[in-house]
Amino acid sequence: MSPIKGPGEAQSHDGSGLRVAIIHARWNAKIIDELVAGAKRSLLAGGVSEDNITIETVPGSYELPYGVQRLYAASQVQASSSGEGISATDLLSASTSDLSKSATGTPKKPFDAIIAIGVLIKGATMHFEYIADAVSHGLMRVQLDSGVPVIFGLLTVLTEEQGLERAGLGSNGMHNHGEDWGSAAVELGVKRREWS
Ligand code: DLZ
Repeated sequence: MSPIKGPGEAQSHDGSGLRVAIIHARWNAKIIDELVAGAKRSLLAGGVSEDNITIETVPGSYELPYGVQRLYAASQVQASSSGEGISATDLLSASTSDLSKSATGTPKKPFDAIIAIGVLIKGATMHFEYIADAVSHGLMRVQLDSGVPVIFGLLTVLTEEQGLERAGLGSNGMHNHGEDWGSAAVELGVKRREWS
């Protein structure tokens, strides 16, 4: 019987041509580090090569929407300066190896998907509510405005224990949610090309 929770039956997608960024907040590092590791593991399992995974950080979750927006814009600028004569549509579907590389070997292709990871833990004030709301709306806005899939890796938990559980570090046997985000990035990165 299918489980009620989760994205349903596992789908298999070939992420071998994808370039993916993970951007994460540095607050609540123990939980964050495990989520980032889980996301990266599942990107690699989905066929994304290590060279095509970029990891960036911002101080806290509130900075994630801005970070995603700038990271994506910078990757587009890189791509257009290295992909002279390539149309936007071709650029989207080109594999990294189709495009030239910088002197340092950096791939010059815009990101196919970006995973934004943060952990907000509720405190005594309204801070949590304001940041959770702003970040959720901000990430949705960036993905719709830019057209790049942004995977929502923001945990909004009431206690540190709830966060540890969702990073696979708890005692109740919950899996690492970062792994789900990595798979979602591969699926959306591939589907974005199909839907272009
Ligand atoms: C200030 C703050 C607080 C209280 N809690 C968290 C948190 O639980 N998780 C998180 O990612 N960031 C937190 N921050 C930092 C804000 O997100 C932000 O970095 C600062 O307000 C500076 O803009």
